[in-house]
Amino acid sequence: MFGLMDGFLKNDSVSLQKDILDHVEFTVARSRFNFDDFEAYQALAHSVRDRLIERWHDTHQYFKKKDPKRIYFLSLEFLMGRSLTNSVINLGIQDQYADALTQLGFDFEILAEQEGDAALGNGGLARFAACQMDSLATLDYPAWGYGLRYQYGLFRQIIVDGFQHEQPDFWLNFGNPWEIERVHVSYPVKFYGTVEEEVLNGKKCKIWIPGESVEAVAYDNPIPGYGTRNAINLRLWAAKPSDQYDMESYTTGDYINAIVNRQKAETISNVLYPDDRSYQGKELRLKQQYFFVSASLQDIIRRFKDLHKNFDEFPEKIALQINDTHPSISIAEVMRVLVDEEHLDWSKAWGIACRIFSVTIHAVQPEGLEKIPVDLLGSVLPRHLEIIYEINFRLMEELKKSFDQDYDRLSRMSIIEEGAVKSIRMANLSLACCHTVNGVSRVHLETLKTRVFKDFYELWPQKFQCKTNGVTQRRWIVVSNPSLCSIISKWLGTEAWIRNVDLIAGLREYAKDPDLHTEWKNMKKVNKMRLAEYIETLTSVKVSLDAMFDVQIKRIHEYKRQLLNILGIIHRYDCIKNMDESDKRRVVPRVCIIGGKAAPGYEVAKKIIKLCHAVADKVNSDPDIGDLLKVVFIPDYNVSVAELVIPGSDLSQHLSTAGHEASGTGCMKFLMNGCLLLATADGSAVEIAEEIGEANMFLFGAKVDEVPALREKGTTLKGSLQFARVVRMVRDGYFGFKDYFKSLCDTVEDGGDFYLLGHDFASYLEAQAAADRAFVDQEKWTQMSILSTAGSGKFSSDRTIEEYAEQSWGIEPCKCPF
Ligand code: 26M
Repeated sequence: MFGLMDGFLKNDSVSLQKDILDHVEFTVARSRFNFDDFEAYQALAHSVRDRLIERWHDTHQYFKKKDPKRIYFLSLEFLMGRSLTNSVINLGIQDQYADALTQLGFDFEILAEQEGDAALGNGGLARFAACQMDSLATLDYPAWGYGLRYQYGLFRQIIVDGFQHEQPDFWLNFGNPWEIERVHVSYPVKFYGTVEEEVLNGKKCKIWIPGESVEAVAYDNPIPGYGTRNAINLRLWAAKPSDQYDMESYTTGDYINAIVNRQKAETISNVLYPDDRSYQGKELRLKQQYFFVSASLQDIIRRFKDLHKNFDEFPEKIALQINDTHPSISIAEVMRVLVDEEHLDWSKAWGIACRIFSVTIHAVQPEGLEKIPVDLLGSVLPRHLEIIYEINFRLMEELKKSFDQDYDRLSRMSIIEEGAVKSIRMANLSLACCHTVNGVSRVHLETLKTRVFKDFYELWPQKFQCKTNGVTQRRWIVVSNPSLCSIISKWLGTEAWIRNVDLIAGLREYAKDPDLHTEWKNMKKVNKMRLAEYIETLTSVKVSLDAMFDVQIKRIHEYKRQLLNILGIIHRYDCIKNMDESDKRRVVPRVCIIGGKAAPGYEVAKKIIKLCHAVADKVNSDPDIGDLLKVVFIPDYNVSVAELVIPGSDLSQHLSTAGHEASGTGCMKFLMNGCLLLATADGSAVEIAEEIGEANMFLFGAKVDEVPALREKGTTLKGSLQFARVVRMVRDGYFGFKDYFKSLCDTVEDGGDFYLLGHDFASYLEAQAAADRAFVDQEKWTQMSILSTAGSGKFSSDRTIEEYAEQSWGIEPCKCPF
C-alpha cells in the first residue's frame, strides 16, 4: 500500500493512535481513558476525516490552478452506504489504522459496524451514482457531484408479523463526521411569484418577481479516489430559512408566527421520496428538484465566473450530467440565467445549453418518465414554464421542417402533453436539449431507440449512446470481501487490478488449479459463516453451511418477479414433501434468501413480502423438510447488508421479465464475488453472458423480442400445470391469509399475467434444476465461480466512467501530484 505520510498529517500507527485519542478527548469530549465502541468509532471517523480534508483541499487547489473542463454530476439520489472502511482503503492506510486500534484495545471491524448507512436514495439509480463518484475520484477526473442532503433518507423497513412497516431513518441523529458544513456557502433559491416585462437598453425583457426565498446551505462530502491523492466533492444542499426577514410580520407584531413560518423552509430537504417508479406531480418533489438544481447552478456559475468572463467558454469548461430526468428542470434554469440574468440572446443561450447537457435514462417504461402538471409548474416556477413553452415552440418549428404535416408525431414529441391534465414531459425536454442520451445497457438502449424515444431517435440518431452500467470493485470486492481481494492479488501477483480491473481476467488461467480451488472454497465458507450468523441473529433461523445459499436482494417490484422466486420455492417444498427418504437424499439443500423494500404505497409489493414470510413460517417449521429447504427474508436491506450478503452467496437471482430491467447492477456485484447467476436475458445479464459464456450461468425465460407476442397471446395456466398447482396452494390458504393473497394471485392468473410468470415458470424450474446439478459437482461449481469473477472486468464503473468521459463529457483526468 502507499505512503506513510503524504501531507501534513502523519499516517504511521503511533501518530494515528495519538490522533484518535485527541479526537476522543476534544471532538467527542470523552475521557481518553474511558470510551466505548461508538465513541471510538466517532474519534476514528474524525481522524480519517482530517486526512480526507487534507486531500480534498489539495485536489481543489490543483483543479483551480489547472482549470480543466469539469463534469458536474446532478442527481437527486446518492446511496453511499458507510464511509469508514471505504475511506481508509482508498486512502491506503487501512493497516496502519487497524494496528493503531489494536494498540488501543479496539478492533477496526467492530468499530466499522457502528456506522449507519447514508441512504439518500432508493435503489439502482442511486447506488450507481455512488459507484460513479468512486470511479470519478479514482480515475482523477475533475468532477463534482451535487445532490440533496435529506434529513431522513430511505425509510427503515421493519417487519411485524410478516408485514412491512416503515420507520423514519434518523441518520443524522448522532452527527455525521463525513460531511463538512459550509455555513458560508449558501445561495437563495426562489419560488412562486409572477413574471413581468421590462425594457432594458431598448429591449423587452422578462423578469421573475419571486414570492418566496429559501436558503440552500452546502454540506461537502469528500470522495477519496483509490491509489491517488485526488479526493473529489459531493456537495449536498440543505434548506434553511432565508435571512431576508419578513419585516412586515415583525412590524405587525406577529413575531412568533413569523419565526414558525420561516422554519417551514426546511421541509424542502426533509425527506427522500421512497418511490422508485411513479411520478405523482407533487409540489414538494418539484420544489426539491428546483431547489438543488438552482443552488448547484449558482455554485457552478460562480466558480466559472471566478476565472472566466465570457459565456462562450462555458461549454469548454463545463459538462452537466443529469441523472435520469429528475434534475432536468436545470435546462430551463440555465436558459433563465443566461437569457434573463446574463442577457444573452435566446439562440446563443440555447446553443450553449445544447452543448453542456447530457442525460442518462434509467427507466424502461414510458410510465416511468416524469410528467409535471402545467398548473403546478406555472405556480411554483412561473418563468420556467414560459421558458419551456418557448423551447417547445422552437422545437415544433424545427420538427415541422422535417415532418411537415405529421401531427401525431409532433404531438408525441411535444414537451407539452395535452390531455385531462396538461403536463410537461421532462424526458422530452431533456431530449430536445441534451447532446447525448445514454441508455444503461445495450438492450436498454435498443428499447429507447425503438420504443420509448423512437421519434427522437429517428430525428437525432447520433444523440443515442449505450453506456453499460458498472459497479466499483473497490467497495464490492476490496471493502466487502477482503479474503477474495487477497486471493485475487496473490494469484495475479499484483494489486493493480484494483485500479485496472481488466487484469482480473488473468484469473481465467487458474480456473482449474486445485490450490486456487481450495482457497476459493475456504473464502466462500468463511463468508457463508458470517452470513449464517447474521441470519440467525436477525431471524432466529439456523441454516446449514452445506446448503446452497440462493439470494435475491433488490427493491420489490412486480417486474423483478420476486413472486416467481417464491412460487419456485413453494414448488420445491411441495416436491420434497412428496418424496420418500431415498429421494430426499438426492436433494441439494437450499437456503433461499430474499430481501428488499417495497415502496410504502405499493400494495402488491407489500403482499409479496408477506407471502415470503408466510411461506418461510410454514417451510422452516416443517419437520419433514429439515435442512433441505430454509426460507429467509432479510429485513431492512441496504448497502451495508448487501456488503455482507453478496460475498456469502452461492447463487443469485435476477428474474425480471425480459425487456423490463434497464440494466441491473446487483448482478454485477454478485458476479465479481464469484456467485453464479440465475437470470433472464435482460439488461446487463445479456452482456454478462457474453463475457463469461452462457455455460457459466443459468439463463432462462422468454427473450426480449418474444415478450410482446406472448403478452398479446395471453398465456394460460394450462401452459404449466406446476404453475397452476403452486398458485392454487396460495389461493387455497395453504400458507394462511387466504383473502389477503387473493388479489396477489389474481395478478398472475389467466390473461392478467402481465409479467409472464406462468409462461416462464417451466423454464425457471429447469434453470433451477441445472443449478442444483452444477452444485453437486463442487469442482465444476468452483470453476464456474472463478470464471465469473474473472469475467467481471467489463462491469466495473471505471469502464463506464471512461466511456462517459470520452464519449459524452469530453473531459481529461487532472491528477493532483502526490
Ligand atoms: C421519481 C419520482 C418521485 C420519486 C421518486 C422517483 C424515482 C426515484 C428513483 C424514480 C425512479 C428511481 O430510480 C429508478 C432506478 O433505480 N432505476 C434503475 O437504475 C439502475 C441504474 O441504471 C438500473 O440498473 C436498473 O435497471 C433501473 O431499474
